[in-house]
Amino acid sequence: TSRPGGVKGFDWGPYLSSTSSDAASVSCFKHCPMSDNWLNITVGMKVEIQNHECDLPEHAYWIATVIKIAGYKSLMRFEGFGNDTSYDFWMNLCTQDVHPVGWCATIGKPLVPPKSIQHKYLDWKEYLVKRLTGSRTLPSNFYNKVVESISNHRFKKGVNVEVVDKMCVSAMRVATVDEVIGGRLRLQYVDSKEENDDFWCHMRSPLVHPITWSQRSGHKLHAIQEYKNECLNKIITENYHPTDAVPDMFHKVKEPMGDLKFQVGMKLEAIDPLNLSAICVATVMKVLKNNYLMIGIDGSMAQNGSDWFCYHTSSPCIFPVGFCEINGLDLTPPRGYKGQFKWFEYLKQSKSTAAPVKLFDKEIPKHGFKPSHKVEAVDLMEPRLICVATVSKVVGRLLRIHFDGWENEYDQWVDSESPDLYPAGWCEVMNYGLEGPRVKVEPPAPIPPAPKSNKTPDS
Ligand code: MLZ
Repeated sequence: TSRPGGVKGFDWGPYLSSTSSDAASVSCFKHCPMSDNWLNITVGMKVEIQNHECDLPEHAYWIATVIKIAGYKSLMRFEGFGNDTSYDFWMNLCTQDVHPVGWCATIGKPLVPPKSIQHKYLDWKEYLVKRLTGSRTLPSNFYNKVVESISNHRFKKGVNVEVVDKMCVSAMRVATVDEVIGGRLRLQYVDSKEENDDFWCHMRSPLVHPITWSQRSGHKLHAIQEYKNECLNKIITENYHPTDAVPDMFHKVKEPMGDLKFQVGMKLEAIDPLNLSAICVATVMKVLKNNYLMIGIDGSMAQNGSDWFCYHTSSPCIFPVGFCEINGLDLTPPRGYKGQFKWFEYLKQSKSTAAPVKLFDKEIPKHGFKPSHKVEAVDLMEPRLICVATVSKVVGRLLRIHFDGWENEYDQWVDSESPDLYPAGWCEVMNYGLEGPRVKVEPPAPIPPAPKSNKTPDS
């Protein structure tokens, strides 16, 4: 029999069932559609779904109950199956195929039970009334809200931004939005010599900024002089071009409290922007305007500063000296460091001071992520890819993301409020290809020698 819920590409349903895993709740992802309303979406809620197991010439529907919720995906069971799990199916709650109870009545579609259970009750109407009394369903405009919230922003094709240069992370470049999918921008660098030199980045990513941002912050910018001159003019006049991304299209960053400030040379711990699986010994290399810092990873800095990286002082990806030790995490010592790394000795040897703990943002939002939760995560080393992943560690607000099927070297540390994490089923809602877990191709097993048998055939 054909069931509802067929999916192109990687299908979360069977994977979640066969690995008996839980997925992080949509309410963990503030930047995703329906995140704010998700607590109203509960197990036991009833919906109307097309019933393929029916001989009517027109489309028929039937009532299903939400049995389990995993991100946007929901395990469903048609009414009448009782405790029989054999016909359960997964659907994406944010697609057009899931309707609130009452939808069929409103538009005159028939509600018909699947053929295989038709014999179970004589009076299905009475049965349904009993089952539906006191039950919850989706709000009637649910799907419209999903669609609305997807395009509820001002980033459109043709808008220009300043974004990190993927070939040189210490500099910004100007880029044009070429495509927007679920708040993710496909950017083309304007001065690129190559075709298809694109870069994917969420509109809420700390890597992307409005026009004039680099000059206002004192950040290095790879752009032609004419652009830089235009920006200086825009900074004075506040006359932006209609295609310029402007500051109020971006989320505000937190301003630090107190007058204590980061100073050049101060030591800290930071996620290595070029190897996101490592938290490293790092140094403040430059203090920019508006509370931005250029951070360098000790022991692997290029002479010209081309691998310095910009973090805001409130960034959840920089930590005070001792953070890893306190949390039982591996701190990556400076490359080539001899002997066992001890901060105390290192500070003495390098005649430097630790950035005061007070300077770091210590807020830990109630995010709801737990180890073993499944998510869809951007592979930030190849940000076009969104992959099936697992939260493998939770340290305050920091998450370690493991890509299913890949070695731990591919793991990435990300903040729990990262816009590069999505609920299971997000790619399906956005119609974006999801990279399934890597499946190792086993070499063919050698054919085992035939077992010696002392029985004669047919004995
Ligand atoms: N070209 C890369 C792709 C890695 C993608 C991993 N995503 C979790 C490689 O094969 O190493």
